[in-house]
Amino acid sequence: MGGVARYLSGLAWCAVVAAQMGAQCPSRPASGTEVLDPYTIAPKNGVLQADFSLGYSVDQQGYSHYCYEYQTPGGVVEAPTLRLDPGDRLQLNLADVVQDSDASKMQMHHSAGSGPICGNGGTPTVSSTNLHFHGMPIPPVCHQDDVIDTLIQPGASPFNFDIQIPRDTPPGLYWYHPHVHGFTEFQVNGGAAGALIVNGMERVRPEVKGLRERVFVIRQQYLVPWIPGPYQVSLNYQVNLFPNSPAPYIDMKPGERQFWRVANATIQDFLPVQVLINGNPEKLELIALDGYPLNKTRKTDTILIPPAGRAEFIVTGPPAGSFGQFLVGPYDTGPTGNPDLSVELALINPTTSGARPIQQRPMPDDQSEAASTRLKWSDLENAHVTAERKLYFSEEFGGTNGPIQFYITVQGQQPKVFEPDEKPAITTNVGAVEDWTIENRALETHAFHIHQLHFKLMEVDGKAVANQDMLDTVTIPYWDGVNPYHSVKLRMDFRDPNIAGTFLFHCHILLHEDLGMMHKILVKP
Ligand SMILES: [Cu+2]
Repeated sequence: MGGVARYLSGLAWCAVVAAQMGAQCPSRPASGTEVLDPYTIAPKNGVLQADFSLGYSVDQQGYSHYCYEYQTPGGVVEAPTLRLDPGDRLQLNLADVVQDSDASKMQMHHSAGSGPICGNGGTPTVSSTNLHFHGMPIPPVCHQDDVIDTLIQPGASPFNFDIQIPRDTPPGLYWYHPHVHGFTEFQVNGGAAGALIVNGMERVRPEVKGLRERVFVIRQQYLVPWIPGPYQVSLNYQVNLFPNSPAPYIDMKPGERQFWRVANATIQDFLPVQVLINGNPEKLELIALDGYPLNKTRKTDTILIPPAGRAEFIVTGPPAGSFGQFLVGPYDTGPTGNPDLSVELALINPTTSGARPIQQRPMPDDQSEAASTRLKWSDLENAHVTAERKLYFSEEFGGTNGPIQFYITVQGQQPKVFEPDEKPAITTNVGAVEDWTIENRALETHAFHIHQLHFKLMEVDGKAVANQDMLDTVTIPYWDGVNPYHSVKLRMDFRDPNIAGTFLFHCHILLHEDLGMMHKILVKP
């Protein structure tokens, strides 16, 4: 979507962001320092208890920060990594401490969802929040992973999330972020996003055992999300400001093998990630996508991570005396798409002394009874398909100056934008296994995501794929105006009674989602 249209559509549904005074967010690392992993919180006796506050402040350059603040013995940190075993319980209290006297200028022209009020209710504003646990196969209900009816208002008492992590949750990298319709982009643009790891990858993929693990969250910030202009991409909140200041660096010993767990928490960028050694791409050893282990290691020099996607891979550090870079390449999102630019995230700095103590992550308990390597969804390829559906992405230019409309439509229904009180566009039952073909009829690349489950990628453009990966977010390239539409065929598994309820599917370009490229599905118990 182009700059002017982006600006107009922003103006159409909310007023100017006024200066806000709120709970100050922690300062972020200056460019040129070592890229450190986020602070990690682990459970005690199977229960991870944590108190988060969503704060807000504006930095000296004018960027708005939305931050998940967490108090540690050493001070307040931002967006810690939540680390859990299957079967653990997550008890997370979230307080919205955004102080914003002008929030009423920035609200949707409708109330929240159609269901019972969860949390504080009231009118969603840019300062309201909730929390989505992206990729997790957990119930879409109040106090767990409901984002349709859950609304936490500034100044209210903390809201309690209480989630049992299912024992069959695949090991891997997930992430959490706010999901209030209309305002998701603002808060994620401000940095409100963090990693969630389900332990056990080394039980499924032993080659990562013993490797130093790194958690890298890539974020993106605009001065104002919907105003056109340059943006910054950060790695664990550090922006590379080279040549105005030194580049960030990742510490690796020469030739050291590390297990990198990388989340794309940008608001809209498709990220082809690479590691270059002396300018040449290294063969990365891809272990997992979207928190789901691959059948076997896939060697590749570029991994495309769509917005909200994750990739976990082994990197071998540059030999002594050579030059390493971690970067994202450019990506063409089409005639009405956003320019996704190439960015060097960090240098890879092989320390030669080897004297630096290596910070080891707590390894999960190998005695765990959940040591089965038979993963959830591993039988999906041969499952009986109970229904087939077709959906499509499309865009519409609404008059000379009007906003672009963004639609995701179930074939046979009228294109319309999401309304929180709408009826589900799709109704199915627990036990169903469905093949969905998703077509992109827009001149812009979109990223399809569904809550509560992973799907199996069966076909691309009508042809069976060699790698039938389990994903929760998938790229569908733009229509070039001439050739047939691009499409994917996805196998959806609704057999798990744990995910019964009403939840969402949408484009994970967050402006598109906020403007209504989203609908509900009801899975009846
Ligand atoms: Cu989109």
